[in-house]
Amino acid sequence: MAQIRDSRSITAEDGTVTVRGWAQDVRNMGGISFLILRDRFGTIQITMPKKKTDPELFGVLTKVPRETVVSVTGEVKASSQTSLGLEIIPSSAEILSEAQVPLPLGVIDKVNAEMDTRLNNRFMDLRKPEVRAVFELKSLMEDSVSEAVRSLGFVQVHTPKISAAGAEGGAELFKVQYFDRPAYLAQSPQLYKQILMSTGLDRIYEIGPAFRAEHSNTNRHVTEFISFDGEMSWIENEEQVMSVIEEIIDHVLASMKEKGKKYLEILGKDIEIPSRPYPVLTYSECLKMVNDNGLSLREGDDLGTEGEKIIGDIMKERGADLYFIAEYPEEAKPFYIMEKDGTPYSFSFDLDYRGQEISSGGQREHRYDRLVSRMKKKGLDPDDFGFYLDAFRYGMPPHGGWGIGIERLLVKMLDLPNIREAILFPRDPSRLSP
Ligand code: AMO
Repeated sequence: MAQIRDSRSITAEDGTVTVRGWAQDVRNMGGISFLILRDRFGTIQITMPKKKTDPELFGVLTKVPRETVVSVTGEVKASSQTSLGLEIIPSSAEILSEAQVPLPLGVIDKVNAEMDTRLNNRFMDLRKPEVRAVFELKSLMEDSVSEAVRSLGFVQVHTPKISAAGAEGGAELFKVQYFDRPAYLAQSPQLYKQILMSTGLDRIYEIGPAFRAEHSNTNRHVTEFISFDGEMSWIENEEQVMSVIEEIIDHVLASMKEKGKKYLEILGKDIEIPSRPYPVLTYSECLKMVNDNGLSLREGDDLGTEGEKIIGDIMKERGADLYFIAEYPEEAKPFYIMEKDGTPYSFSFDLDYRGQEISSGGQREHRYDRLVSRMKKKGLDPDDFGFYLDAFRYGMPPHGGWGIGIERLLVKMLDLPNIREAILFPRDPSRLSP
């Protein structure tokens, strides 16, 4: 029996082999025809000299509709004409699944289809190597994130995605029916990762989905994204959290640059590794920077997309791709962030990557009474958070943490134009399918 090979494993010395894939293209050149077979790793050329190929086989393989799934058996020959340096002279073939005509979306067409058309036909869009490469890299990113945090002593956890209360603001909660009562999809693991700090699991991380009922149709917001969260106890300030993030991001960039080489080449991209430490700006400095550049924001305002972009441009001139923005006013941050007593500020930070927020975090309020009064200040009813507050009543160490949007990190790292490029089946206010 012929050995099974793919475009990654095949060599010119393999003899008779079977290869499987999608019929990407057929080229008929008179006396000779070529079938280009595509698999996960590349393409293999099936070469059919008309006179030397069985007429029935020749007929089938030269008329196979594009994107049909076929299995071809034949003899491998060295060839200087193909990128693999080899071709296959077929002796038999099997059509495993014939593609209908016309295709909903071309795979090798030069014209770029609209994003909506691509997403509506995502299974076909993902057959393009440059589209799929992003997801090979995303998988590598999650691996290298885990590698980095494990080496720092973090343990992986999974927290509930259906919950009785939200942490990041009521307006952005997706309500679901949970038997006879209402429940919500998790906006972040915030409450649970903090609860865990009271248990002795003093360094935890989670990579999981987060849901936001945000009516934003932008290139950086979706309603479901992958959040990489970390929480750590026994900190003295938020700077300790920032240096852990820096170490993680540095490892992720370096590891992806090395292990993702092949996919980066397909995308024509390179990863630049910023020097450390990453600059730290304060919110007040940023406010001044954006107001000096045409905006008119007031103390406490969100820096916004435009503000972040202005800061990104200034930091780029200073040679910094990644930088922290620290010391946000406490009124701009959620209840769980610790106030900087005697000032209007808080022990919080964002991490921005080329003009876009990719992470936020800070030191948490671990003192029960102060936490309850912060909740009230934010208009929340502490009774709705009983399960969370209980963990603060019987011994809670000082702690802090972060949330990083995996897709935002990937998009910035690869300089992609839209967060949807980094999500297989994106969800936004107007898209729930496929
Ligand atoms: P925050 O709400 O800032 O903080 O979210 C953390 C990070 O998640 C990503 N993100 C999003 N990505 C895509 N689409 C969205 N709609 C979206 N919303 C957020 C961003 C953002 O920086 N609990 C805190 C984190 C913490 O303090 O530990 C939180 O969720 O990259």
